[in-house]
Amino acid sequence: MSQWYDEVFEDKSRFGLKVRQTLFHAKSDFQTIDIIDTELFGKVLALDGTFQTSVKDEYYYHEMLVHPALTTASQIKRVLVIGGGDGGSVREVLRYPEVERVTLVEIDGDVVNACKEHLPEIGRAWRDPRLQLLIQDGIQYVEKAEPESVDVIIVDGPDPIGPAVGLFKKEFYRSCRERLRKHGVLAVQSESPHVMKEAFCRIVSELKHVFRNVRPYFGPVPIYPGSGWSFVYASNEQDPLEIIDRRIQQIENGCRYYNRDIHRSAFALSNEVKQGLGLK
Ligand code: SPD
Repeated sequence: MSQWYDEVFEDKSRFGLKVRQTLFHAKSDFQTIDIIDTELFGKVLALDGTFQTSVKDEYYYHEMLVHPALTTASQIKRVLVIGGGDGGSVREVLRYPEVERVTLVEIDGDVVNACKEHLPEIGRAWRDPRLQLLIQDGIQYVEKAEPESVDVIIVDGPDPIGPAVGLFKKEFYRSCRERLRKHGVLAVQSESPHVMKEAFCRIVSELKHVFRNVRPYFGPVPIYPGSGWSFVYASNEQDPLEIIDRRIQQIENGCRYYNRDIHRSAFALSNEVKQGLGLK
């Protein structure tokens, strides 16, 4: 009898993966953690029954969350990643030789440990000496961090549910702005623009309270509900379309999805997105 793992989305849809083997299952202080080996996506991380990433499609999400910010920020010496305990986002950040220090703040140490053991293909940079790993609440960390000390902040959060809701509020974005240097850039994941349109529009609107340049952009993530995903680039000074040439040259050949053309097209807004955001 085959075994299936289903992500039920808001009691409206069910996306199931055929499981070859359950590799890890535990309840941490924060959530249920599952790592399963599946026919379609290979090894998959799910938190509280929601697919987070998979060995076969993780590059879409991690490349698109990280590189638009890192190829355009004027300086990228200090980078802060909130969430992302699977290690995929910091792996992409650490591909830039200019990065001197990346701090990864993940609330759930059990996620990090499980991913180190079962998903080493995703977190390939755990041993990089430039990486500082802190197991603590990201919201509190950002509130207390030194002002104007960071060049880029990446928020690799879960869905805006329960305790994670605070990661999507203007108060948190304000703390991020205060920690960023003048030309700093914030990049966040912002849900599906189709099946989570309300959440997506709310995130953009919260960011607009805090930053001058707020530019949503889009990419596929096959394992997520709706398959099309959104991210937001926010900055007071930087323009997301002003790519720094030497950086994109260094990075794009080693990417599976992201490149210069994808960067430019990702920021195009469809008419329905413009309408949802009140721009049309
Ligand atoms: N619907 C799932 C959204 C999860 C976003 N975060 C994924 C973490 C991958 N590093």
